[in-house]
Amino acid sequence: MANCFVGDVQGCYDDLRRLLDLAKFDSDKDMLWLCGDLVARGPDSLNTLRFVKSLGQRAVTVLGNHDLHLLAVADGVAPLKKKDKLQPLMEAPDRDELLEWLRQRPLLAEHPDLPIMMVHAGLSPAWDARTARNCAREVESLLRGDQYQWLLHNMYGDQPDSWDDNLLGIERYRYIINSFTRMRFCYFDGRLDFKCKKGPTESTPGLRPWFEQREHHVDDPILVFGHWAALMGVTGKDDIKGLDTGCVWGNSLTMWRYEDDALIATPCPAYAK
Ligand SMILES: [Mn+2]
Repeated sequence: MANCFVGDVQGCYDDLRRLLDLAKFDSDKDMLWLCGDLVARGPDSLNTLRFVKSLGQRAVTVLGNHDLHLLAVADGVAPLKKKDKLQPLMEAPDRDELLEWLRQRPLLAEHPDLPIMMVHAGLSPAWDARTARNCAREVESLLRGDQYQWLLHNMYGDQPDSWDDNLLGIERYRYIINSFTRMRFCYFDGRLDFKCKKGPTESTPGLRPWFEQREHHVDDPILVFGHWAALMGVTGKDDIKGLDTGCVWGNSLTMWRYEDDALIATPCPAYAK
């Protein structure tokens, strides 16, 4: 039994299958953990969703910004963009079933026995693990309930960019969604930035990565995330694992296997621009 964590697939279905074969992933015994953005931009979002859904309890995936955007597009909030290559999914006979399944996915997932947390973009520097868990559950229950359309229609926007325990309503939910699914850099005062997509080694005056802003506690779980392709997996911290290595941009799809601490990657040169 192995726990296999994989970065942003973004519709690169063949590459996902190739990576799983390379790692000898056994869906009868092993667990597949996906850090979100299963869909958009890559060639086969439809079969990516079908495959991950078919793994049932053997796969855990958290919602990324592209996953939420797909739900919003399907609900008429935003137009379908050609570059997202989502048309086949939108026209599939099992589309509703797949989207319904996607909508039930969490924003934050934890291993039941091991100290590991997985999110798409990161964990707000303003939160400890307990607050993060509570905030995730608040928004997940909205997404799963009758109010999900209201949430999808109102979630877009970059404000508020600072956390306050007293935030209420859509402002509260928007901060929670943005920090879990869109964050990369923070200002030194803790405000979240949603514009800069550079890597942390490039010049980013006044900004630092969210994981540099977070205070470290000895009993912190290992944090697995994706979203930030420009990092190419480098965080400089053993217990913060960035797994998005830009598969859909022609780089590679990466797996981190907990049991032997192996990093396994499959190159995806076909998508290089
Ligand atoms: Mn993302």
